[in-house]
Amino acid sequence: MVKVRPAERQIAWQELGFTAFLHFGINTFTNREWGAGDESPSLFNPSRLDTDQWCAVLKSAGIRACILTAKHHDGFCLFDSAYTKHGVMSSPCQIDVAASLSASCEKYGLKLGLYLSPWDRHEGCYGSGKEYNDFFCGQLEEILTHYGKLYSVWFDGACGEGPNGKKQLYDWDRYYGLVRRLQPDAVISSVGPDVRWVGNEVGATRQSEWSVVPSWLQDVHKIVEESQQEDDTKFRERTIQRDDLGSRKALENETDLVWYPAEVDVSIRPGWFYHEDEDDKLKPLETLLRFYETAVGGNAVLLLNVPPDREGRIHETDCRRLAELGDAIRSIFGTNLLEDASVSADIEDGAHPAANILKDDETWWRPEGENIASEGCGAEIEIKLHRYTKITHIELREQIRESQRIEAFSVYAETGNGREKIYEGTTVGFRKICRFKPVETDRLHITIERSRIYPTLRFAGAYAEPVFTA
Ligand code: FUL
Repeated sequence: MVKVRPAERQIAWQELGFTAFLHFGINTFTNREWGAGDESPSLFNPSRLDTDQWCAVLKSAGIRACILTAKHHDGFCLFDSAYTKHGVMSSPCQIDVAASLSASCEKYGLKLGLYLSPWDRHEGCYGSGKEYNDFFCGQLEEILTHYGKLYSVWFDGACGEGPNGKKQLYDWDRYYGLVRRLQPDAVISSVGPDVRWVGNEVGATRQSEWSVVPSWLQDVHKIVEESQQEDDTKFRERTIQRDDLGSRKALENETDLVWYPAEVDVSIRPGWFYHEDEDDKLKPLETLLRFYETAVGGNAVLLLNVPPDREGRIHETDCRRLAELGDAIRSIFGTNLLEDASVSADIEDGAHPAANILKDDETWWRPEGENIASEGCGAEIEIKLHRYTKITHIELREQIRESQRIEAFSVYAETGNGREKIYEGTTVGFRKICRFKPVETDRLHITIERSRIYPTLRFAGAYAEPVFTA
């Protein structure tokens, strides 16, 4: 299990932590979630399109990358495509939105990803087999070569009928090959081999989110089977998902394992696209903050959808909510209370001392020796703070270059009442955020009860949510 390690592109993606989805297109103007493909491009008419504003707003929330729906199922292209007239260049807008966003991302220091729906309800050759796959690869090549470096190419699993009533057999291997050739550093997400769809659209992350899972989870037919195939709001509310993908029990009879980390895609509003009647239905700040803690802090990446409105701007209610979210995240995680702490471990390895976990860099801790019991070594790390400090969150990170190993851990705090267990967890992975009732302490103990061979820790931090400290 620990032989399975991430690729560089997966590490770079995971480090982004908090990312955004931008669902924008003809549906924004027809008030739909799934367009039929027969909409007139003349409907696409954002009066004040401003991709700089999108980026500024995303940045205010601490978001580091965004993915634009360059083409949704209706086939309308937000980019200048030589393969179809069904797109922005035939609309009154006449702006290549992908190009505009790419320039804004560059200006604001955000990474860009693009979503290209293989299902195309407009294109006449959809359902023809090779002809449509050539057409799709032509468009894919355009988005892969005209908009700078992409961090993610997002493929959706929907496969319905095209304008002539036929369904298409997608040539996934060919699509993936093209992405690898033209954007080798980009991850291929959702229906793709690099990033796993978490399995729901309600923002839920599993309690134990494993990045080492059976390779059949990458099977495109399986992914497509489990993804949305009907325009049905109920799908977005579904919470059902396989619960255990990577425990020892789940992997017991598996022979082929892969590194396949989770992405949590969820919308700030009920729909993926902008609808005026949802202006008062934004998710509360508290909910978004918990998404952040459980996804970014649950060994996943959060992909929060923020749909631009009919003016071509992010609506002011969404702007306010995102600014509040950014403030909340910064007020909790902006100050690491362990910065001047000291640390020691009961079983030290000279090459990877416990002191490494106080530095937010590539160095890491591991206990002495490689064979310290395959059931984990019960290793204990002690962190001494200089004074009694109120804390509400602890963040732990494994060195995922060494795979994902921790299966069970606890955090104890020395308080006025002696040693108290303040958190019990399972997986850690890239980043685990532990939230608990506020405690006042000057000494923490992290015990790792079970791990796959020896555990590693790359970082530990402690934080306080201001509302508790006031
Ligand atoms: C789904 C699509 O059908 C939705 O419209 C949306 O784009 C979502 C992210 O993926 O499968």
